[in-house]
Amino acid sequence: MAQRSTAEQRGTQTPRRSGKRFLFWAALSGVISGLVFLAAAELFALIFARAASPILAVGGFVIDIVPQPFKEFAIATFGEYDKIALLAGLGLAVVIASAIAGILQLLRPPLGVIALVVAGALSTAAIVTRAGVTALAFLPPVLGTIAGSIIIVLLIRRLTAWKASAVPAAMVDRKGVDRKGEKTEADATDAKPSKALGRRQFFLLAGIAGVSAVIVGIASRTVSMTVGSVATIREALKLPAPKSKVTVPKGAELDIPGLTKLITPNKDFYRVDTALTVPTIDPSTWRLVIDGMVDKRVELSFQDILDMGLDEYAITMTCVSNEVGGGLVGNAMWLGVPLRDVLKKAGVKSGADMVLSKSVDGYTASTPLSALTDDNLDAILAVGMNGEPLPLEHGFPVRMVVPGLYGYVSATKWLTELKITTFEKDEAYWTPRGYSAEAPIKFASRVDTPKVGQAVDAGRIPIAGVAWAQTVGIERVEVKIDEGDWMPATLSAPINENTWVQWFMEWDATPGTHYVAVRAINKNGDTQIEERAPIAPNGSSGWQRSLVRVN
Ligand SMILES: Nc1nc2c(c(=O)[nH]1)N[C@H]1C(S)=C(S)[C@@H](COP(=O)(O)O)O[C@H]1N2
Ligand SMILES: [Mo]
Repeated sequence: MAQRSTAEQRGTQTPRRSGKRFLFWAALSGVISGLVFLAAAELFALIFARAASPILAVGGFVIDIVPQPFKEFAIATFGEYDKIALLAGLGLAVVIASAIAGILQLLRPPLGVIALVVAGALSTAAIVTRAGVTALAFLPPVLGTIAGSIIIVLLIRRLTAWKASAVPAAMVDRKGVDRKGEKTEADATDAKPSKALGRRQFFLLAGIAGVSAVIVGIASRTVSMTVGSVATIREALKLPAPKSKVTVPKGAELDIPGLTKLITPNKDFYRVDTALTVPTIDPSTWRLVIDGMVDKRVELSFQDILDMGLDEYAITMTCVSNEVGGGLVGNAMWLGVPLRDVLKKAGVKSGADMVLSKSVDGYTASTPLSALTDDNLDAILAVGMNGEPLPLEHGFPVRMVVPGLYGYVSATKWLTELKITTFEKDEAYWTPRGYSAEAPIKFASRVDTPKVGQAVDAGRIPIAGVAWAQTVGIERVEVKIDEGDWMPATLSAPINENTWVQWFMEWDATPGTHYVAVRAINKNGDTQIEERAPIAPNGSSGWQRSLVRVN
């Protein structure tokens, strides 16, 4: 019994299994061709146009088109790793698609090549429509497509030859006759190819193509990211000393374990942007264009900005995506120049009410003109952050910082253009994506210690945190334990009304679980909004109320 079924398996299953085996090698051929495509594109991108990497351009395109709820889901699920997750997802898509292309090329040539050319055309479109690309940016994806197409044709041709030689000679002959005497691929290569030779030729090419694609791809990407690197230029850059420095009053910083630092170190400063890779801009070639509704179009160099003389500004930045109690808020000492002085160089025409700031990577923000021209508001072009040039991921070499407005409508990083315009005529990146065109920061307070979800020991402990009401200032912070009365907390000495203040209250914590709630009152006498609001369309609201376990 057992022997007969083995014989049956041999007789019927071997041809089918070998057919499946060739499908697998065809899929692998497709994947190798995909890798050759990407690697060649990376290599030519290094030579012709750094910004023309297909995988990054397509990634950037995906970031721009995915619906907002999906973006929020991605950030909630992957957090800081959202971009790595996107790249991993794209990589998987490339592997699957190119495997299918390989199988198509084996079964229905030239469908595999056509699939590759379509993918190449799509990535070329994604690249040339990116902001800030050069005229030669189409070359890397086009040359990559050609390289990938050649490899897929060669690999599948060899695979076909191997397959033909693996099939009984009688079948090949009959097929040849059926096709009106036309010769099969196998016949063309070798009248009687040996199975081993066909296989060896296939694996030789597959191995060489696969290994060189991986080496060339990784090497090109690494060189692109490091050689002549803007990071090195930034390291060597020394900003001139500021004309004026911020005076930090005594008692501005409380010494309480677990409380947020008054000045957020650069490495801890939150980062939010749509840039898949951090733009790298050489300050010596950087230009800021001021155009639109202006008396004259002005172009400023980095040196022009420095020559205006730098001042130091303490400003707390806040992201519209900051949830109640969240960490998307930071306070830094910025070095920069007033935006009103920059705009004066171009002369703003009457009728304008908005400045559309643009980044090299195509990001835009819409800021009310009045927020930038008001003499009493310190809206700046920043070049320095906490005593050093702006970190690359925080907008090097020049960004905007505007007190009182959420980052997405004001804090454009990697700035290249200020277009003076109107809210009616222009809209910014986030406006068609479910966020308000104008968005002042909702003032708020946050508990830093005791930490949410972390038990504390009974006894006298501080409850402490920060509160911000940029441009207005914090008057009072109040804390409520369980169903008790609101009690005033002690505030640190504020640096100015554009920065957050620290606050604390001593608490006799008794064993059990307690609710700790906090709210702020600003210098206009308004109380922080109690009603909860989601981050879209213009920022969260609500009092933070956290459950604290006391042992
Ligand atoms: N070029 C560019 N600038 C940008 C953004 C962006 O996506 N691209 N995001 C904005 C948002 S939403 C915020 S909150 C701040 C964050 O600045 P940071 O990353 O330096 O903290 O930058 C703003 N500037
Ligand atoms: Mo933001």
